[in-house]
Amino acid sequence: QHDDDGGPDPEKHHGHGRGGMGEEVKRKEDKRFITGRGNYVDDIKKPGMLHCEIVRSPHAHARVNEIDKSRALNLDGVVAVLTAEDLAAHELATMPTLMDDTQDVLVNDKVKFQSQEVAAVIATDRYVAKDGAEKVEVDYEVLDPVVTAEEALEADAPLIRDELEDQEDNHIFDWDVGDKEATDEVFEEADVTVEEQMEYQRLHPAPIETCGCVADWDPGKDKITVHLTSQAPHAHRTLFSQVSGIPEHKVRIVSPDIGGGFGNKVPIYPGYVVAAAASVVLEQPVKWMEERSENIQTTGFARDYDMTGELAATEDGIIKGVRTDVLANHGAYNAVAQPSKFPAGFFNIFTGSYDIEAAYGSLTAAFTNTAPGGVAYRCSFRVTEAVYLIERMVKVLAQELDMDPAEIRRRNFIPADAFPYESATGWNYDSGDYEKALDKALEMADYDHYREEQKRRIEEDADKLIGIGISSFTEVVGAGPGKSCDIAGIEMFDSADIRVNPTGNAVLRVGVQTQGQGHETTFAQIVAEELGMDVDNISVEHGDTDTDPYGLGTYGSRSTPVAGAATAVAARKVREKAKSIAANELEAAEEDIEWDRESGEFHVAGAPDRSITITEIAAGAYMNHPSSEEPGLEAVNYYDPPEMTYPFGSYIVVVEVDRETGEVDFEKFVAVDDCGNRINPMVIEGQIHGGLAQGIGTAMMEHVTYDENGNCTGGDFMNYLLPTANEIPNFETGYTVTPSPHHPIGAKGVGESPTVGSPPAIVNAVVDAMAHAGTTHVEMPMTPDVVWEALDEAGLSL
Ligand code: MCN
Ligand code: CUM
Repeated sequence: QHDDDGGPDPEKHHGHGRGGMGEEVKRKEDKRFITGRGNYVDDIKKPGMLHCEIVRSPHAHARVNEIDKSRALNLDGVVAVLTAEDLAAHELATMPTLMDDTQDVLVNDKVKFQSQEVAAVIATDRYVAKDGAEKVEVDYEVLDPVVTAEEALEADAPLIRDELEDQEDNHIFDWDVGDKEATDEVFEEADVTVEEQMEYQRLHPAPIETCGCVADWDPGKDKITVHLTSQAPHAHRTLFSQVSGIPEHKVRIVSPDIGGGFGNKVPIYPGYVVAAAASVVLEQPVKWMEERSENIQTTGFARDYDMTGELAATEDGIIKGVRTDVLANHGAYNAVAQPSKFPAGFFNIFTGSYDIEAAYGSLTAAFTNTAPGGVAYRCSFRVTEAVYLIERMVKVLAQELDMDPAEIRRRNFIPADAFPYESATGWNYDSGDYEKALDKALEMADYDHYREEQKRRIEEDADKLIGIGISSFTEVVGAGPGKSCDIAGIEMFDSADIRVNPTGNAVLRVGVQTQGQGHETTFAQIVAEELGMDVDNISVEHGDTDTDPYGLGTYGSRSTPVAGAATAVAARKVREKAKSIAANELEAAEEDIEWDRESGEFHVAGAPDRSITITEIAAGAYMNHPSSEEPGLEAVNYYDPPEMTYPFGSYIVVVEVDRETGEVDFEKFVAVDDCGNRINPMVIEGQIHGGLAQGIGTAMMEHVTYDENGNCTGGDFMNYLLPTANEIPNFETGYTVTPSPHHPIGAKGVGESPTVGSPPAIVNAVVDAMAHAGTTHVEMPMTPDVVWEALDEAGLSL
């Protein structure tokens, strides 16, 4: 799968002027977005289209005794009211989750979380549907709810999943990793041990566009077309076919423009199934589109991990062991979107960027009367939680040993010459140079200056304290390989199909699906790089299962590592065939044809003036093809990655903490990222900016909260606070380049790095401001009241 000429040169970030690797090509998709010509699911309108509104439970835990549809059905414009019973007649009462659990499409018997789907009203317009939903009368028998994982595991806790035969309590699974004995031993013998308890609160991806679909059954073709807010159209088609019984070739999933996904659009939701079922039964198109509060309260949340971290170290700060124990709240169904064989996602990368001898982690997951989910929101399948744990713990240890947090990291980093590196929990890191990234960040952050300033403020008993936080994170992105990663049994590979037209331009089709990441530009750049074509002559198509090659979709920052690799390999296949056509056109032997990456041209060895461009070759492929080859110029690649890629970075945050109000101001925010070879530095910078903003949201504001009755009290934008331009400081970004040795173009993913890496840097900074008074931890979200309490506890409040 590797290139003949070694791929693009990592030292060349300027490209070759055709919009290939390393060039800051402006995003092609932005023309339509900034001129209001985007085409989102809710923009799709079909003749005779009906609208679906879902009736949701006001209670978190309740038995449904009776549903009375009559008043709703009497309403002018209401076409149908569906309940679990109606769906059962079509064997659609339940659907599988991505983790092999079974979820009610509409509540069969018992409501298990607030706002769960109880019935659906189909009407001629959305307003009537909404009025109709209010007229559906449901008789509930309210039961005691269980809201936290801790309560759920108490002996006398009400049983949530009583419909499951073998389920006697709310316990879902136990999982562990690493060598317990060896780790315990290291802890017993250690000079120093530290322990900290920390919560990674429940978050929501909250994309601007909520989830929805337009399902359109064609009785003439026995085929259903579903325009869907999907990050994984092919996988969704397979699951859709399995759930509905409609053969897969009679299901077409189209992901049009997607207004942000952030992981929220990986799972399958009941609304999709209801709309599709209604379309089949009524033989009319049916649209379902969530409101904001429905999105936040019911679709895939993120995090909700209660973690204990422990480190064992020598007196001079060499970390010998790490131990962690987690209590995970999975909500009412185990519906985590992650590779099936990883019950706790990639949380077991909690050794982070450090060369640690012994590691052991254990985790217990529980059902609660809250919405299902657990992996979404730029998370790399729980790497977010792992990075938070280890980066917080390193800070805790540095404080215990009175060491500089930069110095303690330096002492423990996996050395640059130790790659490929196998971690104590079994991960194979491809490449890294952690010290280089940290050094660069320290320099950019003017670290020593701020340490001085911090000291000065303490000595002067100033009203505002300075805190400096560091996070030197390692990410793992690009799932597969297929043998270890799958979604509902489907191996996690990805694909690319390149077709060069007679006039010299090309169409690239991929199995991944952009939600704003800029694939229409960056994937064209890969082809431009590998074929010597101009980026403007390549269009990228995706999101239509009728025409695109099968792929597993965009999440876990896997597009570049997997589909990006497929694109490069497919382009190189085209290049191979192009050589044969070039030989024919130039009347030379094929072995004598060379391709020059710099000029993008093919020429006869030793005779650079006997050359030909890809445009001329394209014409040759259709108008004068060599007898040894088929006509046309096209190639496909299905890429099963040999390994994942391990992007990394160092973030440094300087905050000013107001002792009077608990307010936190960002003085400096430095992010140095390494994602291997860079395709489009401008797109990367945009990804970093967006992800850092989400990291600030995570650390400072965002939280899906519930009261003791299971009412979601953080389920709208009045209560689920997102950062705006006001809260976002100026980011200073930098980069290093450590190519992935196994990726055809040396690239690693980057989309999730900033959200994964930044929260611990921010918390470390706030803790650092109070560390002199003994504070070791402050819980997220660090709203002013939380910070003020911490200041007060440390005796620092004014
Ligand atoms: N890129 C690059 N060079 C690299 C690596 C990446 O130029 N070495 C570019 C890619 O070509 C792509 C972008 O950066 O255009 C992100 O690439 P990658 O890291 O491969 O991640 P994905 O494309 O797979 O995107 C997924 C990732 C995830 S999982 C979430 S969640 C997230 C994120 O991206 N959701 C987003 N960023 C988002 N950005 C927007 N605008 N909207 C979302 O919903
Ligand atoms: Cu986990 S959020 Mo992204 O992987 O789609």
